[in-house]
Amino acid sequence: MATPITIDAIETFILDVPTIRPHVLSVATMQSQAMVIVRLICSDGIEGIGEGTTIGGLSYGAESPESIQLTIDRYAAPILKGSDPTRPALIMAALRKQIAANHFAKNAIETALLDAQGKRLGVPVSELLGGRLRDRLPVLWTLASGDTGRDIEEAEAMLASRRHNAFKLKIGKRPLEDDVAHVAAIKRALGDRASVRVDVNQAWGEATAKRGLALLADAGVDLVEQPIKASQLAGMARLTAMGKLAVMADEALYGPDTAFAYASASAADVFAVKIAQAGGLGPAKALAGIAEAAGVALYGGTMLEGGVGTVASAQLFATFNDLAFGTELFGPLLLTEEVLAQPLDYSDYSLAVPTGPGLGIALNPDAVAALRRDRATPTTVIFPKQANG
Ligand code: MUC
Ligand code: MG
Repeated sequence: MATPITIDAIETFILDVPTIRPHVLSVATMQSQAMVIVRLICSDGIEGIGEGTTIGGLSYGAESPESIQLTIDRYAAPILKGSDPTRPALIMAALRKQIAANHFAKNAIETALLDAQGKRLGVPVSELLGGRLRDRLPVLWTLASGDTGRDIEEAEAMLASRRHNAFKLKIGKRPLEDDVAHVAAIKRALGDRASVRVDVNQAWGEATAKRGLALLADAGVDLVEQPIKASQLAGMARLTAMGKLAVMADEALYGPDTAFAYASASAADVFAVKIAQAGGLGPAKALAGIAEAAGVALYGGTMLEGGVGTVASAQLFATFNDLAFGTELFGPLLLTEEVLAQPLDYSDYSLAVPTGPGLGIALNPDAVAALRRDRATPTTVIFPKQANG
């Protein structure tokens, strides 16, 4: 009988990477990004990597980099121990049964399992998820320096280099009139050469949102993302019904069940699909299926992940029938350091989806050694080999 393949070791570590400039959101100003990397080492010599990344510690959502790492080390590792990595779906079912919530941690593990299994079978992760329909994904850039002039300069440089021709502006921190003046100035400067969208990250009340949508539509904005609190589904439905500009749900979408509630209530025109928020690539694919069935447009979202999480998202988004609003998979470009052995191909306003087995990428060991937070005390859980028979 063939020797069963098992997961032998799990390693997690946090990489702290500075951003190229402050990234100003209504919920936080980022100066650096913290990514939890998980490595699953299997008895057949294959290793899978995954990433769990959020924004601004605990200011964006309920999981922090530290809680993601702790969840994996303390609660997921014993479930993964000795399990068969050739059955990613079975392992994820066990994890989802025994661990509530903690979507970012589960996503990091599912990514690593699919990376390993893709390498084992010699196919990209996209093929494990049903098969890719495209090899490149449109990618926008977020203008969030906090300064209008600097944002316009940044956008002009992106247009000139053909890296991005769609921009998302982070607003909601300042009074509405100031935000509208900022957005209108940028749209005036860029004109028809670029699509301009805004992300409020839940900062407005409904009354402000109603005024905001009307003013932003007049300024030539194409879309508003999560203008009010994710929990205010009826309010989101009223804003969508205004028909002023496309309304996108982001923080509201924590997997297929929330997507179903939003789609049933006509509470958004567009869904931002984020593999971390959905709890993994499988649930994110199910979420996208609900959107398609309901006639809700799709957008490929990011938690500003580094290369690993970005490619995991890209592998899934490449399988979507329609990505009407493109993606925002620019995370690695916001960071000063490259953590991958080979930088990703961003050109012609798009990202090339890697074609190699698994995620089709590898970490750069020197960058990892230099950036890991716990350089002196790595968190490694090695499992003793189980006796066979
Ligand atoms: C978010 O809320 O969409 C995505 C791009 C960006 O600049 O911030 C993130 C989070
Ligand atoms: Mg958003």
